Amino acid sequence: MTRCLIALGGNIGASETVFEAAMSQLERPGIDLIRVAKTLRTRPVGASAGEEFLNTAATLETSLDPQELLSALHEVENAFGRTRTIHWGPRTLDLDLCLFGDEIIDSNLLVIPHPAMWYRRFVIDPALDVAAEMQHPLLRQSIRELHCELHRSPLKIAIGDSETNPARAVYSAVVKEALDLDSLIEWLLPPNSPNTTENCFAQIVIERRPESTPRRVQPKHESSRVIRISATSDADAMDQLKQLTGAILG
Ligand code: PH2
Ligand code: MG
Ligand code: MG
Repeated sequence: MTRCLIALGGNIGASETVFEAAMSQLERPGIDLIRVAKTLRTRPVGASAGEEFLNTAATLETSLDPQELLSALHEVENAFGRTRTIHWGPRTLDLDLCLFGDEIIDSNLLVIPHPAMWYRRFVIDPALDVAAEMQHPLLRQSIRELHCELHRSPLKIAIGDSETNPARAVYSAVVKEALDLDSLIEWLLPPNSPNTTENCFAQIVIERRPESTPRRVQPKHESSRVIRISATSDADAMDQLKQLTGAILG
């Protein structure tokens, strides 16, 4: 049996009732529910996300393989009326597979650990309630440690690294102007960031992408605490940065 962590979210309908019903529907041969966290009210992250969210987390034990478990999660999402229309739009039930034991998977269908789990308060806060000692196999930190890092104040976040970020000069100026007033985050901007990124909460790398190239839907694993933004313009980069800080600060 493999111990797993899943994150639940929803902002349409009676989410708390939906969560309960979804978890009992998920229990089946090969899936034993272990614990469900207290439900938290969270600020919507993303411009088109809609109303306030409810989020929770659950641990389960499974004899299924990761792909089979993912199919079961999709089946339950669909049973509660989830239709995948607006990317990141309002939803009745979102079930994200965050941890599958200590497995590291990077396929087109499934990326585990969930690449964004460590910097999203709406995932880590409820997860602390049920999975404090579970380990993130890439960051090699427990949920308790990830929670502690996420709640540090101010949070040190570096933008850009020495070579891989072609537009960093532009973004330094843009970001400084738009986000410098935010005292909850201490932004480390080039040129000082390359030497000082070690103690940072995160290192954000902004890449330019032509309008014609679609955004990758399934993000891939990055090296430790790197968050990659792929933007078509300065304005797009700023929107994505604001969304990111929304997820980090909760
Ligand atoms: N999920 C999203 C987008 N934004 N915001 C909150 N607060 N909670 C979520 O679960 C959430 C979100 C996409 O999955
Ligand atoms: Mg999802
Ligand atoms: Mg999600």
